[in-house]
Amino acid sequence: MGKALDGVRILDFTHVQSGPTCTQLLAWFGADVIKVERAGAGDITREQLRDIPDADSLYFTMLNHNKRSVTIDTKNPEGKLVLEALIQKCDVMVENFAPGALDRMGFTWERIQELNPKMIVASVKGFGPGPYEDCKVYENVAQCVGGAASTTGFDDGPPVVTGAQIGDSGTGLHLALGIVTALYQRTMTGRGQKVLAAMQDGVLNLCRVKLRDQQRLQRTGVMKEYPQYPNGTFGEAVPRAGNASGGGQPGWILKCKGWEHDPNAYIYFITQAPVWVKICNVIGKEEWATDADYATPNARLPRLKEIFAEIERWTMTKTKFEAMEILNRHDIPCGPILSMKEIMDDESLRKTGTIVEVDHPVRGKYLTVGNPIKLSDSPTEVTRSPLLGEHTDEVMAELGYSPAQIEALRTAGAI
Ligand code: CAO
Repeated sequence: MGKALDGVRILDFTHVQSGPTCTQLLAWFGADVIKVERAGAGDITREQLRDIPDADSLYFTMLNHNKRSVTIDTKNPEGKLVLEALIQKCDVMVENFAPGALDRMGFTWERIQELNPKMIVASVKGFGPGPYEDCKVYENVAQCVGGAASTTGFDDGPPVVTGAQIGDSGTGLHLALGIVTALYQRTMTGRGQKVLAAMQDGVLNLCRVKLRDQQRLQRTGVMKEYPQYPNGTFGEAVPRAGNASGGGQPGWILKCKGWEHDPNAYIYFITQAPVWVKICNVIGKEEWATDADYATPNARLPRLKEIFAEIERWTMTKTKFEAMEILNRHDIPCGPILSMKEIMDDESLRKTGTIVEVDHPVRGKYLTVGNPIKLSDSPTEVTRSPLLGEHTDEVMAELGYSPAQIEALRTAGAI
């Protein structure tokens, strides 16, 4: 079976996490992704957070599946010519260097357009145009400037960053959408274009509901689904909401059996209005179904702390999986807090290809997260990440270089 992006060639000039996430997705959809790395060194993540001496790290291998690797010194005059040949051959260039690095290398948008007017140039940057456009940005910086950190955590503690890599992988996802959209538009215009995904913008897009709440707060001075209501205080900005749901159906994280020794013996419980009567029955508070203080969503809002404390008295008598099973029997939305160990061992995630075992010639077998987006006509097969420069000769030959020319470029340090 063919793949959705068969025939699309990507010049992958990305490093670390945000850019590689994007190009890995495109590779999973069938694009030929040629990762250009610095000769001799490669993507810095190859050696970061290593768990096996001299083997590419999991950081690198888990972000660079299904790609080919070529090493080119793009500051060497002859190396530049090789990159130019690649630009002429590819459909998309993806990069996430610090602002200005590509220009300093001599590959301005204008120069790339001269070489290939159909080229789509896709970039991740920390910020969009404005006062911070020249700044370097990493994941947690993006979480802080995109509104995630100020709205995450508890009211009486400092801002908190989340483990989900919404700045890096989140922006990589945004960029991938921009690229396939630009490829689609190119089928009509015949032209390439620039695609920019700024990490601040990507995080803010994922924090959309918090900008919603900022405006609600300014209008009404209070948000009744927040834990600060009714006894706490609201300031000028959206406060940290702990584990409140962020939507119209109140929720909270509750202890389950074993919480004293297991840090993940908890469940997320949503008091969804349509199943309120069932909730009352399950936890043994049948009277709440008809009591005017509890029977309607509005009546419950000032009493959420008390309600969740009562529900927790019930969840603490069950393991998180027992609670999940019982609650789902009654259509009550909930979610056990799964540890990474539990997720890693989950058979159903293996069956769907969301968790995949991959074999690597140096590090051996390891687990990775497969393609989370499933296309019925373009199934994903996850193949291992390339060794540094593994495909240099192969790609050079495809560009028309003879073995003697390749050898000469190698001797000159260009590749
Ligand atoms: N041959 C020769 N030189 C190369 C090369 C190659 N193949 N590939 C890269 N380089 C050079 C670049 O040209 C740049 O040189 P100059 O500084 O002289 O212009 C240099 O390597 C380093 O690039 P960099 O500035 O991007 O790298 P850094 O480690 O200093 O910064 C980062 C890393 C991530 C902070 C920065 O790239 C950045 O802000 N990127 C945009 C935002 C982003 O993607 N952040 C997410 C990072 S985590 O996913």
